Amino acid sequence: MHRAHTAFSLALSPKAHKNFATWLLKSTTNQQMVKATAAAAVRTYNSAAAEPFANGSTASYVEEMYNAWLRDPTSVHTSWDAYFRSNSYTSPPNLAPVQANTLPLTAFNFGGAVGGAAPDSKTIDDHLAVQAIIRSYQSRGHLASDLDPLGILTREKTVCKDGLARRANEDVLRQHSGFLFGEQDMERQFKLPSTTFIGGDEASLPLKEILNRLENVYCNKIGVEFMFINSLEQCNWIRKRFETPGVLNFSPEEKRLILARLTRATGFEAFLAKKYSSEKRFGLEGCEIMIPALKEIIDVSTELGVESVIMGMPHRGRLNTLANVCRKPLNQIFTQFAGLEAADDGSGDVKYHLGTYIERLNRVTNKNIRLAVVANPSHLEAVDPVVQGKTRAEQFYRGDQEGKKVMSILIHGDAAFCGQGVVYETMHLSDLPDYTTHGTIHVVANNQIGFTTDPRFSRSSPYCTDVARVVNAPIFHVNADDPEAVMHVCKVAAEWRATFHKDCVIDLVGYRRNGHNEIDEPMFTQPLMYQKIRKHKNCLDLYADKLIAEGTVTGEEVKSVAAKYENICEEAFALAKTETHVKYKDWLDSPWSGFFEGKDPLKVAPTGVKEETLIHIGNRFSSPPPNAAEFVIHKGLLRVLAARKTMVDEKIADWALGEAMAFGSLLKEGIHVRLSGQDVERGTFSHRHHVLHHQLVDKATYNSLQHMYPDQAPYSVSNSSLSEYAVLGFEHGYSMTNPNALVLWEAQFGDFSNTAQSIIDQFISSGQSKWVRQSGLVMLLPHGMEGMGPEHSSCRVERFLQMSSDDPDYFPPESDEFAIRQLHDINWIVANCTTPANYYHILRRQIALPFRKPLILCTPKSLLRHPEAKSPFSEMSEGSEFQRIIPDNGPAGQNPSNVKKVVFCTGRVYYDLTKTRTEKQLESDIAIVRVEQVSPFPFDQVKEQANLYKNAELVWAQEEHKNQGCWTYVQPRFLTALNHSRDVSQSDEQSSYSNTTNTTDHTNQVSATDSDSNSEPKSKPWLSRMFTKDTDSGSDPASPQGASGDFNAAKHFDLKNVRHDFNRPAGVAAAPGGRISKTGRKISYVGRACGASTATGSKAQHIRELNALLNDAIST
Ligand SMILES: Cc1ncc(C[n+]2csc(CCOP(=O)(O)OP(=O)(O)O)c2C)c(N)n1
Ligand SMILES: [Mg+2]
Repeated sequence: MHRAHTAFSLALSPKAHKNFATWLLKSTTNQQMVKATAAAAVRTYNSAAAEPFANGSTASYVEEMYNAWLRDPTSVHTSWDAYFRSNSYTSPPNLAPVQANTLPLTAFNFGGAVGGAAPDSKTIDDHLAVQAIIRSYQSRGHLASDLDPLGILTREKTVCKDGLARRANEDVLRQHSGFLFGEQDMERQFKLPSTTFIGGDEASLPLKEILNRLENVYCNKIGVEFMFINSLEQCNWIRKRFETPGVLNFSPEEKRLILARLTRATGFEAFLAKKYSSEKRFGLEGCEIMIPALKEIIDVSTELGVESVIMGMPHRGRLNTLANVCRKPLNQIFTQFAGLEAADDGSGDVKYHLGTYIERLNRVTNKNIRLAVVANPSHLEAVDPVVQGKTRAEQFYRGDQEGKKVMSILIHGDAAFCGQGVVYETMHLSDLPDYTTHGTIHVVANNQIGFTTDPRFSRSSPYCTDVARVVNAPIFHVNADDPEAVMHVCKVAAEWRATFHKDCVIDLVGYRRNGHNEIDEPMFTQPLMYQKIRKHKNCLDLYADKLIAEGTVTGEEVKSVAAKYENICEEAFALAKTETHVKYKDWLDSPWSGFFEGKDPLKVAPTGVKEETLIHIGNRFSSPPPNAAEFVIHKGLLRVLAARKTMVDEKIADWALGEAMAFGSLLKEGIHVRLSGQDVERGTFSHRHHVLHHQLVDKATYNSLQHMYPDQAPYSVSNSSLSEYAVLGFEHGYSMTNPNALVLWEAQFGDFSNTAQSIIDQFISSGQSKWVRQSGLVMLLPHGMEGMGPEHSSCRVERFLQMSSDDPDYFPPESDEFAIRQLHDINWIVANCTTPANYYHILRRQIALPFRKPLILCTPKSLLRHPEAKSPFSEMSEGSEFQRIIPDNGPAGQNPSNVKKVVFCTGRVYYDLTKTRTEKQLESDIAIVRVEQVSPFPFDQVKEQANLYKNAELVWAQEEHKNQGCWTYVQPRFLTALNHSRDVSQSDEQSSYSNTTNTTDHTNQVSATDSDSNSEPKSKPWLSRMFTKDTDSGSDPASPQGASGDFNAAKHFDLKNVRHDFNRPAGVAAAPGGRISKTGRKISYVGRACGASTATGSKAQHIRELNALLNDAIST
C-alpha cells in the first residue's frame, strides 16, 4: 500500500519563489506553476490497485469464455463449466468492451448456425482457439520477432499446417499451435475479441488475415513486451498503438526527415573517424538510429508539453548525441579532441564524460526546449539516479507536479543495463511519491555485446531489459535497421509517458561495427559476428536504398544531404582549429545563473538568528497540530513534544531541536529543505519525529516544519526506499539543480553509505574538480563506537578524509579569511559536531557560503539524548557562529599554563573523556579540545591551541581503531600546524614513523622533529633529492612558502587565478626541511590499536578497550 502524505499546499509566495528559484531563467519561472513536491499526493500510483481481478488480458480471456459459457455451457472445458457454475465468477466492471466490434457471437453466420441460433460447440471451440492464438501473439510474439539486424539470433520461419511460413512458433503459440487449422479454415471468418485492434473497423476477419496481421504486428521488426502489466487499460492502450492497421505508415516528409537525421548521425561518426582516426570516441556505428530515435522522442514529447529534457547516458554515441540531439556547436566538440589547455576551472575529464546544457528552438515543433546531458563518470549507470534527482528537482522548482514539462531520458548499454544493480535501485524510485519523475524513457543502445563479452555470458535473463518488468514498464524491442519501426516505437514511448507518466523502455537492437572503441580489434573475441558485420550494409544505406526504390527520394538527394552535412562539419572543424583553449563552462550540465554573480566569494553570511526566531520555531516544533482536539497523537510523542516545549521555555536545544532550528530558520529565509533517506521522518533513533501520525485515521499526518511561517519555502522529509546507491545519487542530482536549497541525505547508520561508494567517489568528492559542478549536499552519517558490534559503529570517516584535497604539509597563510579560503579551495567538508548549536550552525553555513561544497557530517547516536549534549539558545542566536574548534572552557582552559596535557578529539568520545577527567579530578591538569571541523583542517586554530598550552603534552584521542577514524588524516596536519610546515620527505625518513606500526600499544608517538637533528637541509623536491647529493640550502627558515621562492600567496588566493581543487598551488613544493621551525612539539596517539573491523567483538571488550583509552588519555 502506498503511504499517502498529508495533503499540504506548497504553493510558494512570490518572495519565497524569488528566493529559491532565482537560478531558473525568467522565461521558465511560471509563478502559477510553482507548487511543490506534494504533487505526488495527487498521483495515482498504481492503477493495478483499481483492478482487483487478475491480469487484465487474462481477465478479458475469461470474460470471453464466460460469455460463451452463458450461451452454451458445453462450449467450454468442463473445468471452466464447474468454475462458472460455482458462481465464483463475477464479470469485472472495468471490462467494458473497448472497441466497436461488439456484435454478439450469435450475430455471425458460422456455417452450421443459422439466423441467430446458438453456434455449435466446434464453432465456439474454434473461436476460443483463435482468441487464445491472438493472446499468444500479444504475450509472446516478441520471442519470435525479427529484432537482430545481423540475423544471428533471428529464428527462421516455420511452415505451418496450412503451408504458410510464419515466425510464431511453439514458443509463442504453445499448446495453441495445435489449433492452427488446415488450409480449409484459412478463409473462415472469425469474430475478433474485444482485446484486439487488428481488425480496425472490422468486427471479424478471415483466419488467414488474422494470422498475417498478428505476424506483422508482433513478429516483425518490433517485439512488444507488455502483457505482464497489471493494468488492463494500459495493455489495451498498447495493443491499440501497435495493432491498429496502418500505424506504421509514414508520409514522404516523415521519411525524408528520418533519412536526414540518419545522415547526420552517420556522417558525424564518419567525420570523426576521418579526422581523428586514432582517437577513442566510442562511436555509434551499428546503432546510429539512436540519434533520430532520441530526436523523435523529444519532438513528440515537446508537442505534448515537455519543455525540458534531462538526459543521462554512457560513452557510446555521446558525442553524436551532443552534436545532433542537443545541437551543441560542433566546434566545441571538436576542440575536445585537440588536447587544449582549459581557460577556466575543471580537470579536463574526457570528452565522452562531460555534460552539457543547451536551450534552443525545436525546429520541428517550433517550441523552445532545454536539453541537458548530465556529466557522468566512467562507472556505467551511476548517473541514472543523479539524472532522476535533477529531473525531480527541476519539476519541483517549476511546480510541475505531474512531470508534464520536465522529463528524463536514460540511455543505457545492453550489458550495463542488465548488469549494474543501480538500474534496479533507480527503477524502484520511479513510482515513489517523493522520488518519482513521472515516467522516464529508457533507451538501450543494444549492440549485443559488452566490451568483449557476449550476452550469453553476461546475463541470465532472456533480454537485457528484463529489469524493467519489475515496475510494469512496457518494453519495446525494435530492430535498429528498420528506421520506421524505430520511429513508431519512439512515438508510442513518448505518448505512453505523457499518458500514464510511467517508465517505459526502448530496446534498440543493433550491433557494434567497430571494436569497443575504435582502436580495439573485435575479431580477437567475436570473429563470426564480425565477419557478418563486415558484410552488413549500414542502416543509412539500407534506408536510402529503400526510399530510392519506393520513389520517395532520388539517389542525388541522398548524396546532397550527406555532402551538406559534411560541409557543416568541415566548417566547424576549421573553426575549432582557431581555438586556443577549451572552456569548461561550455560543458556545465547545471548552470546556476545568477548565483555567483555579484557575490563576494569570501563572505559568509551570518548563521546566528534572532532569539525570537528560535523561540517561534521551537514553539511550533513542540506543538501538536492546530486541530489537536481531533488529531490523536501517540502518548509517547506527546511526551516528546512536552519535553521539547520545556527546552524551548528554558532556551536550550537538544540535537533534534537544534536541527529543527536550522531547518526552520532556513525555510523562513526562503531556502527549500529536503531531507531524504531510510526512516528519516521519525529518525532511525526515534529522535526526530518530523511527521506526526494520527493514531486513528490512516494517512493523516502533521509536519510542523511545513507550517512554520506562511511564506516559508517548502520542507520535504521523505522515507526512502531501502537503497543507498540510488537514493544518494538522487539527492546529489537534486542538489545540483538549485544552490538555494539545503538537500540532506541521511544514512540509517553511517557504514551503509559504502553501498553508495561510487556516488561518493565519482560525483560528490570530485564533481567540482572534474566537471566544475558544485553541490552543497549534506550527508548525515550516524557514527560512533557504542558497543553495538562490528556493524553500525563507523561511517568510515577515514575514507572521506582520505579523499579530502587539502594538503597535509601545507599551512596556508594566516589571515582573517583563513577559514573561508580553506573552504573555498577544498573539495568537501568533513565534520563531527558535539553540540546541537554547532550542528545547527554548520547546516546553516552550507547556505551562508557564497559557493557550495558537499558536507560529510558524522552524526551522533547516543548523544541524541545525552543530557550534556545540549546547547543554549545563546549559542545559536545572533552573533554566534560555527566553531571549527571548541576550546576547553573549564579550569584547564582558564589557566592554561598549569595544564600538563591537552587531549584533542572529535565527536562523542569528548563526553567520555570529560566524564573520566571529572572522575579523576584532573580538570585543571588536562585540557580537552574538540576538533569539530576535521577537514579542511583548522591549522590556524590548532596552532593557537597548542601555543596556549605551551608546556603541555599533546595527544589525539579517538575511539576508532588506529587505522580508522581521523588519526591518519590529522596526524600529519597536526605536525604541520605545530611546526608551521612540514617537509614530506623529511618526515617520511623519520624512524619514529615506525612506532606507529606497533599495534599492541594504546599509545604511540610521532614527532616531526624527533629524529631530524642530523638531517641535512633539504631544499629540493623530494624526488630530486632521492637521486642527487643535496648541498643546496640557505633559504629563509621562517618562510613557510617553499624553496622556489616563486610562490605568491596573494596570487594563490586570488580566487580568479586559482584552480579550485588545489589547496596548495600546483607546482609549489612543500616547505623544505631546513625551514621547519623546530618547536619540538609532537602529537601522540591515544586509542585502540589497528583493527580489521570497525568495532570490537563484544560489548565487554568494547568497554575494556574504551576504559583503556580513557585511562591513557586522562592521565598525566
Ligand atoms: C561500473 C563499470 N564497470 C566496468 C566498466 C568498464 N566498461 C566500460 S564499457 C564496458 C562494456 C559496456 O557494455 P555495454 O553496456 O553493452 O555498452 P557498449 O559499450 O556495448 O555500448 C565495460 C565493462 C565501466 N565503465 N563501469
Ligand atoms: Mg553493448
